[in-house]
Amino acid sequence: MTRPDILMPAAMPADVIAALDARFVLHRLWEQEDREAYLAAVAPRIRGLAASTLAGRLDAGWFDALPALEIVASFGVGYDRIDAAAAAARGIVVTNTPGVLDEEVADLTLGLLLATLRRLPQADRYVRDGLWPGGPFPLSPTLRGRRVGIIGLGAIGKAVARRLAGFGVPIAYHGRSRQAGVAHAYHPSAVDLAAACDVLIAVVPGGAATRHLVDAAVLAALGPDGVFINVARGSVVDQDALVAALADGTILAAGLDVFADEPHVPDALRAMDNVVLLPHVGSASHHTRAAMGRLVVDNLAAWFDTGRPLTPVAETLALIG
Ligand code: 8YV
Repeated sequence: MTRPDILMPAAMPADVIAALDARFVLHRLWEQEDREAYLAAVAPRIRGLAASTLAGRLDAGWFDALPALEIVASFGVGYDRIDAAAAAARGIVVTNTPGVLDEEVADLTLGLLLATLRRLPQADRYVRDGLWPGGPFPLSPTLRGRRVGIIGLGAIGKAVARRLAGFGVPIAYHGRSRQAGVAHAYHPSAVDLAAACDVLIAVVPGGAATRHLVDAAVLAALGPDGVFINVARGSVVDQDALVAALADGTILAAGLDVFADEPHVPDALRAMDNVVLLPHVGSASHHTRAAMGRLVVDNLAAWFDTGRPLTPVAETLALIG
């Protein structure tokens, strides 16, 4: 049996490459000197795409350039950079990696929340800079007595809420609709949730539906003691409004794992002392990235073996028989 041709536009972890090499004819686009010429030569044979976020936006342009494409296996749970509707319209299945990173991202979220409130990176710098002998590190804000609002109570949001329950803080949430069987208070808008909370955590999928969901009005409602944590997508918050709110005391502090134009972070944010900035590492442990990689490979294998990928995204579910 001929092995299906898979295109990898940008590098993925070595174990994913090795596993795909073993089963498929893998085309490493990022290694080619003349990518355009290479793509033109192999395009008619490509039946699958293995894509990390580094591949950039995957839309109709890509799909039309790959006439034999059957499946896009994406490395990550969020697939806002993939035009899944355009894929579905062409009969192309899209898969993502749900389930295997929820607990990891939730762990990171709590770590980022505590680091932001208790100013852990600033305290670490204090020790490194030799400032401790000159006097104790200034007292920090706290999680004690705070009410936490979660925007997006999906699998990761629920894993965050489970952890927060152990911290003894009241939890509320906002999402498209109230969820049956969830005891946390529901707020029909992000502004309402922000007004009722002192910490706002964004864990909602990116994309057009949630673009700038956290805007100047939401930040104003969060208030001068408010803390904003974003582990979702940079697009979920109006980044200019956030910078302004942090600069003029509209909110107290922010912990950010995601940005509007990654890997670029505005100088204004980098210069601030009331923010903790992470380079999009929510799922970035050896353990979890390996699990995500296995799911990418397993999705491609399942598609070509059985026509039933393991974790197709909602937009392309109807394509699976
Ligand atoms: C990225 C993520 O996919 O899963 C997601 O939605 O944001 C991350 O896990 C990661 O940057 C892999 O490229």
